[in-house]
Amino acid sequence: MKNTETIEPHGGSLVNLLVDEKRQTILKDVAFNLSDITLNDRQLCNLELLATGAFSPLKGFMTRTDYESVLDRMRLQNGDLWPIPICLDISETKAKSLEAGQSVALRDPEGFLLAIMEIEEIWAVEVEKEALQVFGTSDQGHPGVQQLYKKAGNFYIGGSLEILSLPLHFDFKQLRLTPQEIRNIYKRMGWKHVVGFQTAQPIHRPQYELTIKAMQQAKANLLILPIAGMTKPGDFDHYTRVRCYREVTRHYPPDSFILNLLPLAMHMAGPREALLQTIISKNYGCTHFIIGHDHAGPGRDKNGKSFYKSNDAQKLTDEYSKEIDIKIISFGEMVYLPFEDEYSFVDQVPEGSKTISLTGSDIRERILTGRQIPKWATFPEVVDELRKAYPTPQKQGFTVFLTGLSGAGKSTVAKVLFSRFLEIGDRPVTLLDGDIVRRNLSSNLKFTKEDRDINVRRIGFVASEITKNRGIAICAPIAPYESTRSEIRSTIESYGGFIEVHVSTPIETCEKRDRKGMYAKARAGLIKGFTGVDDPYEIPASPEVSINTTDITPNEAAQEILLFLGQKGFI
Ligand code: PPS
Repeated sequence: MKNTETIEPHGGSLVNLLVDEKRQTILKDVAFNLSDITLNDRQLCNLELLATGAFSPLKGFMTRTDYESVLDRMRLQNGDLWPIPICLDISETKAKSLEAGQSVALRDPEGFLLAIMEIEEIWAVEVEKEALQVFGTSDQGHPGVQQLYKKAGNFYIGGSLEILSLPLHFDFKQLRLTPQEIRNIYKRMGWKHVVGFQTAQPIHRPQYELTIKAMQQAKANLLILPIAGMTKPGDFDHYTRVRCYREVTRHYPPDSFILNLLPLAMHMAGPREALLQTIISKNYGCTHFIIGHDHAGPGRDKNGKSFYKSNDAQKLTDEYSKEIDIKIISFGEMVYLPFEDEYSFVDQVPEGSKTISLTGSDIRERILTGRQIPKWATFPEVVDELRKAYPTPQKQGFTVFLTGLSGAGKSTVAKVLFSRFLEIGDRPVTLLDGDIVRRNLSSNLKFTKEDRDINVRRIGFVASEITKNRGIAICAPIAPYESTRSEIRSTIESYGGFIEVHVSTPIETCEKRDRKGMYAKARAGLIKGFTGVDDPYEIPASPEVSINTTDITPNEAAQEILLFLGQKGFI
């Protein structure tokens, strides 16, 4: 049997793109001769939501006409409401190797066959138009816009799907039910009204109070759908959040809620994202959906201005709620009244009452810096879980990344630091000096831009693993390119500290030192592409520490770095 389109509706029909076993066997044979596309995390999320019908009425990755139509009028070509393009992005090289009418095998990064897609169209992404229509801005400070400009492939392919298997998950299997399975539970439990709550943040006291109020207002049970796909950079990971949700759910009345993970790759598109979430909730059988202030927004731009107005999402979802057939429960900001010991909406606070509040970001900041969090702001069990997973700088791992010209003094300073950290003795320490890495990890690499980038990324990968496991990594490559350094920074910063040290000793000093005689050889033309001589070094834009070793000893240089680490609480 091929795709089933509708299975037992309960508040709207559901698409199901998963094929039965017989068809799976046929498709496995077909895939043998097909070109492959390896899906990244974002694409795997989209595939999963398409497969299970959470993205109903979509039946595959969008074609160009649907894409254009969604951008221009938030509707598929056939008029169905849909706010955000769900297309499959590929590189230009891949696009050139494919043509419409052909089928491709979609695989996970391990090569496991997930789906066969029949390509209907291939087209170049209209990056600027998509950014402006979906996000309302082309400012790359917006993470969704940055994803579109910098990370996604610049071609789309659209077409129908036959899905053999959902992407594999090994975590929280009991919390990964499909929309149909969730709807079946409502039926079994006799739940008539269900209010959906989607969140990428832990549930603190205000969110708890808000869900309770929503349940009371709608006389409904609660479906908590924590977003376990891709969220905003810097958000708490879903493993930690699920442990927190499990603690919080003990406070809800028994049998009044379901906790189920939503593998959604967020775009942080504010109003349009809120509309997408409303459609998803409807597909999970919800009769009501909670929209908070600044729902699904990425926060503020570099000038401190919010990307979206706080009630934009509420306005848009309200406008379409009838058509989706779901009731929107929109809530403003909640504040705590210390004398009354209760929460209230900010616009309902009795005159003269004192109020206090801590936002989710405030709590996150306090967790990361080890400051106290009062009981009225969140549940102590949640604080415990967050503190376990996100220790203070003193217990986090970190990477000291020394970059600079050959002969600038990176290795010597790195060696001093290595000894000092061993002396302190509270974390395992690894020295990833340029030479050591070149010998052990990158012996086959030369000094072309590509090879240097591979070399530096390898160092970054090892350092990120060390940092993740709460050790100290000291790296000392030339690392001449800013974009590669900042790529490494963003990976490592999600696990712990990243301290970029620009060893800024000028080339004249480095050349005068010329301990290895390399500059002399480079000047004589015996070595080509030598950094600083006939190859570029991009000066770090904003390093944490900058040290010129011309007139200071390696010990003094190391001391500056240790001072910085002390100030930031790492040591
Ligand atoms: S990079 O650019 O980060 O991959 O370089 P790195 O791995 O740190 O290697 C730098 C050391 O290799 C020697 N060497 C060269 N450096 C720069 N350019 C060219 N073409 C080159 N060829 C060899 C050089 O001595 C560097 O050693 P250090 O310890 O930095 O002086």
